[in-house]
Amino acid sequence: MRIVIVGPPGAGKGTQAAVLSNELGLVHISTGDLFRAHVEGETELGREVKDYLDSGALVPDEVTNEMVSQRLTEDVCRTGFLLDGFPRTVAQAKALEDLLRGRDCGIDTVLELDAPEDEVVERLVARGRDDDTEDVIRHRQQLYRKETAPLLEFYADRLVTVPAVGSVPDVTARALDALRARA
Ligand code: B4P
Repeated sequence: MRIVIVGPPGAGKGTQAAVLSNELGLVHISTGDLFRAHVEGETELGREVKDYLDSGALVPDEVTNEMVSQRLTEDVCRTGFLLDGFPRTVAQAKALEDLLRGRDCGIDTVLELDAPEDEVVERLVARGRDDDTEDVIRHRQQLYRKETAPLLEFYADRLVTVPAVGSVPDVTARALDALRARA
């Protein structure tokens, strides 16, 4: 199974992706986690992307696409994966389609986690990561509406939407039901 998980910042993509990938035996690939690991390790890529992450801006598509391309080997394609936080723009989605075509695979299902803005802002403020200040969170939400929400249309033929409010296990149960119904 090859899955993309999409939703506004704070909808719980990282939280659910960790549990779902474990449950379904998929490789979990989070672009946010990969970028943060580079920043922490003070690599060249980390120095390049730090300001984007701190301000809540999107890292440029070429940089993000290249990092994902290195991670999505043919082996990972074969075993199945869950992409968390990628693609985040239609340009990234098109690059992903091209990349996967070259690896002889494709995305089966796009799982949308749907949660109201007030709820997700509250969660992120409570989490308190470096990029979780109120201004930066609002900026990330705006970018989601402008740059990422058009993906829902792009993936309309493979999209399943689950409400992402309620307890974490409740959301997981809903997501698993929805994914298994499509398998
Ligand atoms: P991400 O790491 O993807 O983070 P996120 O969207 O803010 O959070 P997510 O939705 O995963 O929420 P989480 O599970 O953590 O992106 C960070 C930055 O990286 C971006 O702003 C951007 O700069 C850059 N980036 C990443 N990918 C990129 C790309 N493709 N292109 C360009 N730039 C990119 O949950 C949030 C909180 O809610 C947690 O505290 C969690 O415990 C809590 N929570 C989760 N589910 C809950 C529930 N059901 N009830 C209550 N609380 C819940």
